[in-house]
Parts: sequence; C-alpha cells; structure tokens
Amino acid sequence: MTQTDLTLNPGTAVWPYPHILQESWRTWAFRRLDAALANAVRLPFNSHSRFVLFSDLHRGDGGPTDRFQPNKSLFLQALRHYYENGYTYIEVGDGDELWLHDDLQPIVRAHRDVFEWLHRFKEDGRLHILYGNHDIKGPEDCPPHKDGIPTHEALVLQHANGQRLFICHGHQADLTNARLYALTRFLNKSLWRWLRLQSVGLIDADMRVENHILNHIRHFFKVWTHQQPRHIENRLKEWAVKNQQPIICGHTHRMALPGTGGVPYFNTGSCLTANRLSGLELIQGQLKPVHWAAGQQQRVGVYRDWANL
Ligand SMILES: [Mn+2]
Repeated sequence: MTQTDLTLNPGTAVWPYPHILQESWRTWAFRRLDAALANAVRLPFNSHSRFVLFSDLHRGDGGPTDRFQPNKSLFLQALRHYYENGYTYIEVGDGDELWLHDDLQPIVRAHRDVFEWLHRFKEDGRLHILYGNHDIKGPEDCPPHKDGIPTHEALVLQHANGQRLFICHGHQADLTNARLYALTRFLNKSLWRWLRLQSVGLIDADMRVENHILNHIRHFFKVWTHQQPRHIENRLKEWAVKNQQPIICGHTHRMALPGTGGVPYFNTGSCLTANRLSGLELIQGQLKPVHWAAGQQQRVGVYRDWANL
C-alpha cells in the first residue's frame, strides 16, 4: 500500500501493524492497564452522586503554543457551573502540557484563576486529578501533586451494587507514549513546537504551505493522527472485554460511548477545539456526553442503556 492509497474517512481500516508487534503491544498494554487498575484510588458513589469528567486540556504558559488559552473562559464558566451544582470534578489526564514546558510554574502563573477553582473543588473534597502522558516527564517520573493537589494514575468509582467504573487517561495502551516515550517527548518539544510556532499546523486540514517537504510531513502526521487513536481504542476495548470492566479514558481526543450492548468503553473527548469543551457527566447513575459551546451547555444524546448503576 502506498501512502496515496490511504484515505482519512471515518471507519477506514487501521494500518496493519505486523502481527508480532500487535501481539506484544497487546500483552504490554494489558499489563500496564492491569497495574493501573490494581493501584487505582477507590471512590464510593451512588445514584445521587454527580461527577463531571474532562480531559486533554493541555494548559500551557499562555503563549502562542498554549492550545488551552482560547477555551479558558469557557472552561472557567463550566467549572463555576459544576462547582455551584454540587459536582465532583475528575480530570482524566493531560490537564497540563509538560512536554513543552519543563515544570508547572509558568502554567500555574498563566492560569492562576483556573487553579484557584481547582483548589476550591479540592477543599470541598470534590476533585480528583489523574495524570496523562503530557503531565509526566517519563514513565517513571510521575508528579505526586500539581500545585499542592495530589495526582493519581487511575480511579475506580465503586457503586454500592458492586458496579465498578475504571478511569485512567488511556496512554497506558499507547506504544509511542511509553516504550518510545523519550523519543516522542523529544519530537514534541522540538519539531512539533517549532512547527506550531511557524504556524504550519500539521493537523489543521485547511492550512496550505508551499514547501513540498513540509506538505509530505504534514500528510504523514495527518494520516498518523487519524490512524493511531483507532489502534489505541482497539487495545482499550479488548482489555475492557477481557476483564469485563467498563473503562473511561481520554488521550485519543475522540469522544466515545458504547452503543446498546457495545463494549463498555467511554472517552471524554478533548477540550482542544476552540470554543468547545467535550466531556462526560455522571448523574443519577447515567453517563452522558456533554458539550460546552460559547457558554451554552448542550447535552447531546444520553446513554441510558447502562442499567443498575
Ligand atoms: Mn494523552
């Protein structure tokens, strides 16, 4: 298959990784997910509990590479709404962008108002922050806290009826974000950052550049960024089926809800589209997708088929 044969339509078959790589990837990803589940913080909940889950905000330093900045005021509105309505906020990883910045200080300085809200939630015991691959500097270098707020790898919401919801960022199933971690982070810090500063916009489809080499690089990343999340979703779904364990992730930036009788894999989506936040609400025992756009909260579709929560 040549590169020009690949199309980007949803539902396109994923790149066929060699069988042996698929197998070892699966084994390795399952081991990491098993460990995250075993070490997860347990949290009881019931049908009166209210949770809101967002992920992949990628808060930066307020400068030109900060992709959170355009959505900041919308996110502040959402936080106020959820705080005043008694929700517990779960940040499902990649809240902050530590691949482009060496430490959290410039991020906290640029978004002090956001962190003040987070501290308000924390003081009420209504905040749980999970770390994703962009919140860490290496697989073994996970921050114990952010601005004094404890962080964890995973969370299990445990209902009195025995139902368990497992929540983690999802990079545990991503080969490039663990085994190849150092290389991936290096490329992000150097190449990706430089390209963003040049406004080339590798994955922004409407950007045109005259340079042929850059166009080829752009095309490769465009295909990659459409294909790779599907591989990761497949690993996460396989794990959910094997363990009969509903799982909620972020990381792929693709919102997901299982259809009736489908694999119980949920994804919060991302908050990187300008003027739009995507997330999940868990209220009255139901998980619902929620979108915030220009200050308006819209619930699109309700997943009702997950009985007895
Ligand atoms: Mn991620």
